[in-house]
Amino acid sequence: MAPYKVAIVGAGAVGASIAYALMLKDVASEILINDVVPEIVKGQVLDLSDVACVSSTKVKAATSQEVGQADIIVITAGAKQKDGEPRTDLIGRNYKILESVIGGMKPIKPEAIMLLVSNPVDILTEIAQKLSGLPQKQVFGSGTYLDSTRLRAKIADVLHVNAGSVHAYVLGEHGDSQFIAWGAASVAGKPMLEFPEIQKLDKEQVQADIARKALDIIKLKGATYYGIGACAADLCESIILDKQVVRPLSVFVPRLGCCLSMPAKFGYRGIEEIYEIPLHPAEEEQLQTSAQAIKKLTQSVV
Ligand code: 6V0
Repeated sequence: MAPYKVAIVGAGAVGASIAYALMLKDVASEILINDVVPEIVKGQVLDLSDVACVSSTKVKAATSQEVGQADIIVITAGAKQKDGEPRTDLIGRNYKILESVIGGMKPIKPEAIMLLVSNPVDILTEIAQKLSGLPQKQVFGSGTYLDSTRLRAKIADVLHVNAGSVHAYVLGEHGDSQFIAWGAASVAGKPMLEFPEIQKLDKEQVQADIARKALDIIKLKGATYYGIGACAADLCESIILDKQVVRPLSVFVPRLGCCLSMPAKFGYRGIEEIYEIPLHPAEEEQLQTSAQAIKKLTQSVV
């Protein structure tokens, strides 16, 4: 396999969790760590280098210029939510950080894939698409992949099947206006809404629980990082191995005029296809509401 460099900008809890999960997968040749705080970089590199017992991926500190030459650039730099704070409140701080991060790494390798993780991820993805100068298909966000993982785990519990056999998506904003596309969900080809156990579920409660899970974790331990670490490492692996898998990712949807999560197929060249899955009229309305919320906030910063 060709050498594959993954740069992680922001070496806090999320950046380190992604690096750790990706090292365990042993698919990248090198992970480059970058942060504005040199001690954090040094500490994370020393700590992660001990994962060598089970991984041949090398880990080292990197300058912004070196980040710009990586094959995958994962951006986790920025402020995180405090207890009770919505992700959208981070926009002012994280917009400025993103501007300086992308400005500092130029010139960017023309084939690089840029994966946004910092919040609010949908808005930052659209801004990164503009600031990076990379083709739009090479810049996308982790979006509602983590929320969809939480949904599939919930359905798996209810139906007593493996979560890998549950096809279900949380779509729209990675935030308060996200929604579950129940109409397109299935197990073994059987529509989800035909399962008596699912019919009995309070679906509004399930949606609210999933949207609120990050805040529940933050209230208890101050931050969330293992779930997004696993999800982002999976996305990096799928890019490196050109898997052409479909995941709910934050991508620019022309008919909605913003970035939000839709099922998208991707590989080492970036997003190959965005799927418009059949939505119930009420779900389409929620998608439009999500797009309006994202566009309003984007306009307030750019
Ligand atoms: P953290 O532990 O505070 O780490 C953030 C890091 O960013 C710190 O080490 C900072 O020094 C660093 N940083 C700040 N400015 C810069 C800069 N200009 N260049 C390089 N590094 C910089 O936060 P944590 O890691 O917990 O969260 C990071 C981001 O991920 C936040 O915006 C979260 O909201 C977001 N998350 C996104 C998730 C998702 O599903 N998309 C999930 C969880 C967290």
